[in-house]
Formats: sequence, structure tokens, C-alpha cells
Amino acid sequence: MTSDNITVPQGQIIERILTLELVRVTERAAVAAARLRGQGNEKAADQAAVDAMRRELNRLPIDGTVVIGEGERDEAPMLFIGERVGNRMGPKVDIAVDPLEGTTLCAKDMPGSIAVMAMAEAGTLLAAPDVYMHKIAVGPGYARGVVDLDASPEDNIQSLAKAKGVKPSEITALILDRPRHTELIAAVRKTGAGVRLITDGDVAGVIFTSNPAQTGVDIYLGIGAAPEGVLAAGALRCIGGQMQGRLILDTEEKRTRAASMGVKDPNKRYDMTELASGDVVVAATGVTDGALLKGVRFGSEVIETETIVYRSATGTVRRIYGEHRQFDKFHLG
Ligand code: VTB
Ligand code: MG
Ligand code: MG
Repeated sequence: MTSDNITVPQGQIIERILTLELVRVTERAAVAAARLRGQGNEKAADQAAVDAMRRELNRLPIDGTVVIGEGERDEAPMLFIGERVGNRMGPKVDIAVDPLEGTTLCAKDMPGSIAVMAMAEAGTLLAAPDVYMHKIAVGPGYARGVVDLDASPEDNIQSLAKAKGVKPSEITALILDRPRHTELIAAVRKTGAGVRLITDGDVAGVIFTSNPAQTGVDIYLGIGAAPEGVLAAGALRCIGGQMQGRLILDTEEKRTRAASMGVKDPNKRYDMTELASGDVVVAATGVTDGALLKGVRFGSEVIETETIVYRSATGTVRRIYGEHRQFDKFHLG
């Protein structure tokens, strides 16, 4: 495609235009969920986010397929893996979603719940069931391979501390507070490193590693969910850093299902560039207040939102503050 003597591949122009469209989608999902924040009802908030996200997605000029998304694992409301979204009038794209990441955080109005999704050229986001994933992530500025999913926690902390030029005790690792991490947490603490525990929200958790000076987080370690892994990888692809993940396919059923979705090697260790292998756009809107994003604010005339959008093709990160007037009037049905 040519305009003003600049030649830009068609796909890139479409992707560029769609970047801001994604903001509308996550904004809608976030506001819908935020209306139910602090109500103690995770399912209702999740359902509201899912419905709003689906409705907005179906307005977009895309021929999209959800290739990975949260909801199957705990039978929560969801956009189904394999579901086609968009008005079919545009490019074929892969979609990864977590309409409400941190349902518990939203239900309790605790910090850090977000509405998040990624869109990329068809065939470039890891297509997999909603299973667990082993993850490791660090921010930009380190030599490749400074940490490794298959190395021991001790080795990873030591290697990272050396690369950063600090003592292991000056490293902070972010880990989900789960019984499955008891040994991991003990191993990390043994090195002297500090462990920051979170109850939910490892998409943001991985993203925090990209800016240790601000967040205080140097490394993310442990087992979270796979869709969140793909979403975080998409964001990290844009801002730099390193991440690796491995699906946990611990039953025949999961292995068969994953295989039917194209996972040839159930033990494969995916690099960030394989979790999201093409140009990808990731958008997240805050539902409740958090370190990454401010939550939704409801006023009598105006609803306010904060969204962050990552675009890997150019490494652009935008923070978009939205003031929505007559929010419901123009978006019913
Ligand atoms: C993590 C966490 C998410 O799911 O991915 C987690 O970051 C993994 O599942 O916020 P378990 O809760 O079973 O440990 C969430 O908590 C919810 O999507
Ligand atoms: Mg969710
Ligand atoms: Mg989630």
C-alpha cells in the first residue's frame, strides 16, 4: 500500500489502526466489571466483563479467532477458545483474552484487577487450552539466557544478581502465593532474595519485571495460568525483557486437547517470541486500582478509565486516560 510515497505493508497499517480499537474493547470490559467491584460476586463480575468484551470485539473490522483465553480451567464465564469474533470484514487475527484478570481482586475490590487482551496476525499467538504454565521472566538489559526456566531457583537468582551487579539479597522475586510454590519460595529465600507474594494477577506481575526501578520487582517465577502467560509475553515482546514458559499438560486429556490445537511437543519450553511470535498488540484497562493501572472511576456525568496499550511492531507503549460521557447511551446491544 502506498501513501505519500511511503510504502507500508498492508498488514501493518491495519494493525496500527486497530491498536486504538483494542482500547475500546478493554475499556468496555473494565467498566462492566467495575460496576460489580466489591460485590463479592466473582462470577457476576467475570460474566459482565466477558459479555462486554464479546460485544465490543464483534464490532471490530476483523476476522478473529480466540486461540487462548481464561475460563475453562475453573469453569468461569468466558470467550471460548476457538470462538470467532469480529465482523469478519477485516484481517484474520489471533486473539488472546482475559476479560477480567483477577476476578477475586475485583470481587473484593482489592488492587490489581484488569481487563486484558491481545491481538496478533493469525497463527502467531500460542494456541493452547486454559491450563497452567511454568513461567520465568526478567526485564530488559540483561544478556540473553541470564535466567532459564530449567535452571534451579538458586542459580537463577545468583545469575541475575551478578548480572545486575547486586547481592542476591538485593533481588526481589514476585511469586503467586499458592501452596504449590512452597518449595520454590523457600529456595528463593535461601539465596537471601526477597519474595513478594501476590494473591492473583500475574499478567501485571510479569510486566512489573520490565521496570525494577519503579516496581521493585526483578524477576517473576512460578506457575500461573497459560492465557496470562501469552498475554504477558505479548506485552514483554514490546517493552523488552526475557520470558520463558512451559505448558503443564499433566493428564492425557490435556495432552490430547493441546495436540489437537497444534502443540506437537507437550514439554516444549517456549520463549517469549514463541508465545507471541508475530507483531502483537496488547491492551489492558484497570478495573480496580493497581500499581500498573488506576481503576475505573464513576462520576455523575463521566466515567474515567486508564488503559495501557503495547504494540510490539514499534515498541510503542501508550497510556490512555479515558473520560466517557453518555457511556451507556451509545453502546447498548
Ligand atoms: C494466575 C493469576 C491469575 O489465575 O495466573 C492464576 O495470576 C493461576 O491459577 O490472576 P490459580 O488461581 O489456580 O493458582 C489467576 O488467579 C486468575 O486468573
Ligand atoms: Mg479472568
Ligand atoms: Mg486471569
